[in-house]
Amino acid sequence: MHISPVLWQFLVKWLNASALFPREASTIAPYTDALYFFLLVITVVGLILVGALVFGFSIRYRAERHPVAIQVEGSTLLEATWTIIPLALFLVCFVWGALLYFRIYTPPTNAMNVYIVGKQWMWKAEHPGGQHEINALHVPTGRPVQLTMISQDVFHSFSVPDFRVKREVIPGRYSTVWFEATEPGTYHIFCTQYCGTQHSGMIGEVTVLTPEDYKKWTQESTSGMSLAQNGERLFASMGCNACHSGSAAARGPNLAGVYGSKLTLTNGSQVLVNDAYLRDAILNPSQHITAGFAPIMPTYQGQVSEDGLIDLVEYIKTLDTNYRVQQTLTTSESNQVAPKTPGMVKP
Ligand code: HEC
Ligand SMILES: [Cu+2]
Repeated sequence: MHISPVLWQFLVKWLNASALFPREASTIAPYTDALYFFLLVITVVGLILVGALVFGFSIRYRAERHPVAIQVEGSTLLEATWTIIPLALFLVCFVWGALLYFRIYTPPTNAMNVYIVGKQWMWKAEHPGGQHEINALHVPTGRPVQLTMISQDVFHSFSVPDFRVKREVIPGRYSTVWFEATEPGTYHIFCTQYCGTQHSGMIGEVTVLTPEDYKKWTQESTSGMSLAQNGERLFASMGCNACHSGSAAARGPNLAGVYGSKLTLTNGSQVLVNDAYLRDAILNPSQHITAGFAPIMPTYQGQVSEDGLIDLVEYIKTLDTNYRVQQTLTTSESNQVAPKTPGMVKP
């Protein structure tokens, strides 16, 4: 369902130019707008219809012409009409909305991942290649980007109106959102969940670059260490490798290839190992014991920051062979030059 009649384009252009409406700068934006305008149109038509009837009838049946009220018996045809037409309209809204919902919630498999950590009152972005940004996010055009987000304190909400993107950022749990930017430029980031005194200052900017410029940016802004490399160091310094050495005699399971796999727990249930599961396995190991192992892993609650957890998660992800190949490519690529650019923070 691609909507591009001339009139539609004109309307959107005019709305954007008039600053009444955000730009359409992601692949999903025209689709959400189409539904939005559809709802707007049927609502306005309904309003005019009902308004006109109220107005017309109050003149036609005014008291001086009809001093005595007359009881009107029902009309099946009329009632069926005003039941079936709205029902059909609502069903269209429902099916259309549900299709769009699934599209918005399901990231394409080739999406690149960026981590976002929200805290009072700023946004941190962490790229797998080791680029760290504050209140800024660089992404390329033409490539779906998935954000894996978490809050370090209270509820926040990450919103980029020009992309029609908005998702809660919650303490203690990863939430995700994805978009594919279509036009190079800069776009506002807002926090759309009231989160304290300086909530209104919790803003930032997405910079969308062409793929070539983005490549240049990743090379120029790397901190020298990818997230996975930081994670590898943490993994050693926190003593994880004492149990997860990968050898058969180790007390903990081999973590290579665990990401994306299905684990069977001691209670018989099966879980899919994704980012959220890895994070939880480190913080609450006693909640889900992998079958065949003793519940000896200590909890790391309070001992590692969200950034540290992201590094560990990213490291464990790279232990999957296929993923590692892909990662090493991007890391070695981004390790070549390392001058600091403004807005960069040390990890
Ligand atoms: C004392 C030994 C020990 C230490 C230290 C330890 N683990 Fe574990 N870990 C285990 C055992 C045993 C299991 C399997 C039972 C369970 O699920 O708790 C496990 C399970 C896991 C799992 C779930 C995946 C799976 O295959 O079961 C992850 C992820 C994990 N550990 C990561 C870590 C990280 C990261 C650290 C360091 C911050 C760490 N572990 C430190 C023993 C340990
Ligand atoms: Cu906030």
